[in-house]
Amino acid sequence: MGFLWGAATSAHQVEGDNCGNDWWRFEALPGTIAHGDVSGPACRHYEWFDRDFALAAGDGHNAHRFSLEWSRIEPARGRFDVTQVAHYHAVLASLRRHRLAPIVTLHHFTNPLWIADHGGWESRETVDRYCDYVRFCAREFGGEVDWWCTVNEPEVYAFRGWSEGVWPPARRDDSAALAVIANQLEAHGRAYRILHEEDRIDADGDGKAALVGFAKHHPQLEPARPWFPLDVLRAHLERRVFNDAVEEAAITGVVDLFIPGARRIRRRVPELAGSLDYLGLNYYTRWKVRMLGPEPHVARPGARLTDLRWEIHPQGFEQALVRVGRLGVPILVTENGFADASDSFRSHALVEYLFHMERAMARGVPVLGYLHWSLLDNFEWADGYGPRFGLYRIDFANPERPRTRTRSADLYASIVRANAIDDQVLADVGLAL
Ligand code: IFM
Repeated sequence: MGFLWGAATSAHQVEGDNCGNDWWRFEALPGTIAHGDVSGPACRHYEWFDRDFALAAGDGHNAHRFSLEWSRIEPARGRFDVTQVAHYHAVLASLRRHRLAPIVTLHHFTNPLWIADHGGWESRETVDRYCDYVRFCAREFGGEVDWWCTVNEPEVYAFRGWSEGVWPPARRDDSAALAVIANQLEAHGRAYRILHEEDRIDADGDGKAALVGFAKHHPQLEPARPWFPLDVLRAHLERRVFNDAVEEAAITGVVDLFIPGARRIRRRVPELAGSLDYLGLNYYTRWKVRMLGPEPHVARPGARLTDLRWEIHPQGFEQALVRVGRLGVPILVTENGFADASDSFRSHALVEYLFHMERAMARGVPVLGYLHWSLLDNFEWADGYGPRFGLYRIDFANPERPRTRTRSADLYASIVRANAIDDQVLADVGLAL
């Protein structure tokens, strides 16, 4: 398999009608989602996946990352739904027909209600239940899947849901957030072993039956005022707990999480040691970190911003790649993208980011592929339907309608086809790098 080029999605953000999970229930509570949005039918990708994959394949993509929705597959403990399992076999068959290598995420923020209502990820028992589900998926889908992504962004998931309280279960308890990260890391380590045990079928004939990693959101975290010791300290502590400790745990097998005022977690998880065939890197932005003030994370004053007010910082992508490259495992860019409803800066930013990815590769970082977030506009969690990350626009009032292609989709297609950023691409976006 050569370099992987493609896009990424997640079930709850695109499928529609995922009514058996904790997000669906959370969205129904007043005041939880921007503009009162609910995921509802989302992109109707559940029905239209084949048409959507045809778009990706038509653009020359050779890989696609998506997630299996646990609440569909196992709506009650130990009861696996044959109709939904058949649905995901159909999804995988469609990807194969379109020559898109499936990169399958097993947990992307959503939980069946029976998990959420029995302690959720704060409970070690959830790790056991998740492992049962992973074993089922490995046996069921292993013949069609080689690339597995166990969990998506454990640190974002934990801090948003248990520390900031803006995602379910809307708690504000830093100690619980650390416990959730630790449990998700343990779940990753155990899933790594299960997937290698159970998935012995090499679906694409490259000699590897299972390649297992997890997706890590790795922002650049820098002090807002480098001369102010409290900002320096806070940026250091956040880099440690958010980035380094999470990434290193999957190499060393030691989970060591600390933030001031919370219960420290230090535990050895034997299954975690050496549990990365690749690390999935989700890179978006850089944050300037402040100890005091209403907003602890701000964009650099004067920086170019996306619609979500995230700084466009291509150099940071190179720095993040070099940083995670030091872990000594290959890197797969499992997400990178921009909220840009008018598609006015995405093309330019994409070229800059890919230019810096190439530089990181030239500096020796083993990058296996790049998956753009996202193929389609989608439900952006607590931000609802405002932010638009898609290479293809969705009409959310009529989500079954054909998707509208963006200029960025054209540009990305030409990069993918050339397998490089050539002069034509640079001219297209008016860039000389
Ligand atoms: O939409 C999310 C995705 O679910 C996880 N990574 C970041 C994306 C953009 O916020």
